[in-house]
Amino acid sequence: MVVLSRPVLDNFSLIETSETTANPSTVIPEIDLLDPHTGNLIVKACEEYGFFKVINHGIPVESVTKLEAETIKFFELPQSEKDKTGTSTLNPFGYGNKRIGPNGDVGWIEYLLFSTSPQNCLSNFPGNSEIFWTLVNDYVSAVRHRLCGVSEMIADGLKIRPMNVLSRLLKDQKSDSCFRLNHYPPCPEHQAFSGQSLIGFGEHTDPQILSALRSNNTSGLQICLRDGTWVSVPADQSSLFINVGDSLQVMTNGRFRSVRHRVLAGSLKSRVSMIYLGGPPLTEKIAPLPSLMEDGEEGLYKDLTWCEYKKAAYKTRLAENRLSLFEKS
Ligand code: GA4
Repeated sequence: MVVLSRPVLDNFSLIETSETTANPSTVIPEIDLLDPHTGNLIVKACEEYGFFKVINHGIPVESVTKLEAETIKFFELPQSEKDKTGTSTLNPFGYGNKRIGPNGDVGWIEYLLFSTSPQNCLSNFPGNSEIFWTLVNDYVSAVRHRLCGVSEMIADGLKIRPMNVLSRLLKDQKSDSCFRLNHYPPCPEHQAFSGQSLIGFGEHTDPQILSALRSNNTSGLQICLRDGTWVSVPADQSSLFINVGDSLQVMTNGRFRSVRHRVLAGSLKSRVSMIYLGGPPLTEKIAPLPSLMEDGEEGLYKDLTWCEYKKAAYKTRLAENRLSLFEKS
């Protein structure tokens, strides 16, 4: 008898997904950025899902396709070349392969993580760095601009002033934002042997204010609904997907939902995504926006600065509920 051995996918989480996956017809809210009166719809989406899809975002297709092509070129470099910009326990920025964060999380992924602060720039960037840098910077500027626009629509929808109450944090020269390019390689071995799902990026919430994701046409992203079921987000390379992060949940005193999300890998096609994670300056206090608080309303979380929250986040495992560490008892 021939016994086929199972391919080694050591250390990779395989999960049963069928029981927890919601009806695929669950509708992801869609926002048309050409419609100037969408503030209320965005607010509703942030309250209910912490997540929405943006169409007509206006980021030039050329900027996206060129960056995607250069990203693919980077991930095609020999492993030894990519490892030269590797992350370390002390420095999360650079190239990472299978390890996510400093606390033992793994996924079927390789990535490049950039800080948008000049002092954290990658110094030994391989490949055709000049071109790559320009494309990254152009894309980051464009996506930051859209996210600022969305933040102003949120302020409008919440009827709070000034309109730039959130966008000023993302625009600030000292804004502590980051950008990641993720590559989820195909995994044919997994396809052949398993009825389960292979985790590309494990479930988590983003610590920042708002994140904007764009991917190629390979699916994999899932979001968790309020009732705990997971919904697959159909891939759409021409749209942006925006999610609320922990900081915005705090700033809205729990009104907005920092959405738990994950990426399932193991498909026959590569998934390539680019995510801009908009954070405030390190010294900024993360606290409920005063104009949102009703008379006598108590803050749900202890006082914290973004620097303190980020430090605490880096001590946690990916799936942990980080905000619960700061809940007032
Ligand atoms: C999740 C959101 C962003 O991708 C990220 C991630 C960061 C990392 O990959 O280094 C973290 C994760 C993220 C939250 C908890 C800590 C930090 C890995 C991890 C286990 C870049 C971020 O800012 O927080």
